[in-house]
Amino acid sequence: MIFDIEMLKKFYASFGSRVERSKQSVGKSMTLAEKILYAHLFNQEDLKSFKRGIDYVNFRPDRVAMQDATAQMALLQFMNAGKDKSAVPATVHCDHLIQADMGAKTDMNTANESNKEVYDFLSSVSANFGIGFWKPGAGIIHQVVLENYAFPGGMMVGTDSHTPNAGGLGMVAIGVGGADAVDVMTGMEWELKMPKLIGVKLTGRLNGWASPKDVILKLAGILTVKGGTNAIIEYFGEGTASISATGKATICNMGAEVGATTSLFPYDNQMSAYLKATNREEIALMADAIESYLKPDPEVIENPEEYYDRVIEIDLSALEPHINGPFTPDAATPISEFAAKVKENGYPRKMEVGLIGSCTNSSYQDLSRAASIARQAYSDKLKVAAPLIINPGSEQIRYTADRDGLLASFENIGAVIMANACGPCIGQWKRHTDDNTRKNSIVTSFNRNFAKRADGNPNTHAFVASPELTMALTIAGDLCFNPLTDTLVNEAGEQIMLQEPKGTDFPPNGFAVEDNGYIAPGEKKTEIKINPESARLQVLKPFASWDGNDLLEMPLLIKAEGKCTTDHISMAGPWLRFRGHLENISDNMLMGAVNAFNGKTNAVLNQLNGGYEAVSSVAKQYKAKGISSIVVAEENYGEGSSREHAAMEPRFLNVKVILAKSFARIHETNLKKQGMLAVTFNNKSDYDKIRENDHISIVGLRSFAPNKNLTAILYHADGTQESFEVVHTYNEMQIEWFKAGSALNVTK
Ligand code: MIC
Ligand code: SF4
Repeated sequence: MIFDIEMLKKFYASFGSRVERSKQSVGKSMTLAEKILYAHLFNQEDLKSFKRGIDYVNFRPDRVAMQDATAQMALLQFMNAGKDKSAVPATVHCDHLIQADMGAKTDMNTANESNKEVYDFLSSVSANFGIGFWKPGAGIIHQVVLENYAFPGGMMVGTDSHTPNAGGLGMVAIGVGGADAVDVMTGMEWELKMPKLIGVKLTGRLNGWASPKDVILKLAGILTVKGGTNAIIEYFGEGTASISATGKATICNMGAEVGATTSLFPYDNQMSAYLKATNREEIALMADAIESYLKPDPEVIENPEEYYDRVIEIDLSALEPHINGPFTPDAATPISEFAAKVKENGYPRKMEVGLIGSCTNSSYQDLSRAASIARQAYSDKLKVAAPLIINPGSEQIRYTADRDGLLASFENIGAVIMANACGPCIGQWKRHTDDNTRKNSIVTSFNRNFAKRADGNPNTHAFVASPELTMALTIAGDLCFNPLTDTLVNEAGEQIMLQEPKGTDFPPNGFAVEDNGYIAPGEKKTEIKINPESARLQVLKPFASWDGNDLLEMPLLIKAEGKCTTDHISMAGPWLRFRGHLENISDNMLMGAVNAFNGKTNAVLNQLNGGYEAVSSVAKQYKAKGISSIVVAEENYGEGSSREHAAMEPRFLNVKVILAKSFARIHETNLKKQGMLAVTFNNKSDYDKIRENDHISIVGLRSFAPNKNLTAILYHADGTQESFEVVHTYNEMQIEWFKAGSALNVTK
């Protein structure tokens, strides 16, 4: 058995009493998120009512999951923590490093060869430290976790921002950087600021072309990319009952796109059915027995405004399919208005590739609904206008979909089935195109669509939609096609209306798989080898501790303008190969960030010689001379991924401070964990005062204390000075991390 049933028995046996005790001490009815959070306090004796958005709380998560692109750094750090074994069940999933090119078979061979060194490292560390290992091809982390490990009422962390996918099974699942995962694996307390709660009330019932994906696409438009920061999104209301567990997972998955800490649904029959369908009947029965604890209290439902910090209502019956994009996942447009928007903005109307799958949308329900449209296209002799690519989320899904003819339905209309892996979703895509310089559009059923993400091409306009809508637009090859109202002309010249998608939540004959790709941890220790000559793996040297002084007259490295996501800070795609080698990956630092002074990427002033050079190159030259530097940025800096490389690279290259208008949660924590100083403008307009050849000091660090602002002093080149206050959110513990040089230095 893959999961630890004895542990789960203990968990369910005490969950109810832990919730009861918390309710007593808080003296109030509870939302589901609160029940799960309080039941996972690190120290059950510490019970009190925590202030949301203010108090830091220590938790004891039940599990850890890591994917190959972040696990390398996580495990390199864990190896330095001096433990024999992970304190909680943990798994590694090899999904990000497989490039999509010719199709699953060829691409798997290439990946196994080109990533051998990294896979060997990950599998031997896993074997040694009691960590379960999912081989390349076994599937995408979040799909595999949902199929095997997620359980109602549980709490987990994962080194990937879409970890909240497990909220589809009523779990509080949170995306973190590797250093946080190390805390949990070493059995230490894991700290999080008590999140605020956004309640989303679902009424009505999805119908026709509308799918679970459209719930979150619409919500992303309401909340925007930072609207969920430091908040848990909890869904409630009668509408939740009609959404399958995998549909719920899709909705929770994409909560990452609004910056939410996590998202979750109350336990119901849909979850119970999914647990049973995936061989976990025992868990379903235990959850059934304590059902009332796995839901918000009735008072919460009756009077949500009193219990949630914000309440949003969505009527599923009236929900239209949405398409979000380009370049940001919160640009939400209902399909009825989309054609006009395409024309108005001059988006390339021709739809050039359709991509279905990813961790967001590769459930049986997703594939079967999209396949129903593919089948109609085939039988009605519709010419499929654009190439179609499918990335199944796991081997279990792929095997089952193959057995049931779903994959054949896609292949009949020309689809290429890629490996069970992230592929194009993370820029691991050798896109076959005639011309890279042409503006072009693609539609995906993925979750993110930042510039250059899928194919590295800034001219690509990527839109996200449900799998069924992606399928329809692929057939039409036209962004302005609306399958709800428009017809297509087939080879015989007849007008064809696409029928509403039809699918089933579960395979009629059950899920099946021959080799799920799992390797349980071994008993025996093996040697972990890191070749000092390796370009891909490098032993981590601890960062130096703080020297006790203020940070004085640091040259400005870059003043970034506009969106600066982790993709801009530490690009994925071709750079994923260096995720285990801090020095090599640091060469990509901030290469996607736009320099506010010249509008260009990767061209910043080198204050040593007056020339314009790559950001990492300038930082390296400063470092060689023992000079520290500072980065300035706008809103939601570090949005997107959990990759801690985005924090470690600046740390490695002697950047001491990130001064932004605001931060995304995971990234802010990553910066703190790595001993960086992350501060925000007290007055956002002070951003405008920063000039290209400024030197900047941050003072007040000798009396660095919680809730006490620091001061920034700008030394302009003309000899004038300006100063203003900057705000930080460090607590006592995090100040210790800063002083020690990193959280890991404190742990040791
Ligand atoms: C992503 O979707 O951006 C990733 C790639 O899965 C990242 C993790 C990474 O950068 O390795 C994430 O979401 O955290
Ligand atoms: Fe992989 Fe994309 Fe999911 Fe990230 S969002 S885990 S890259 S499939």
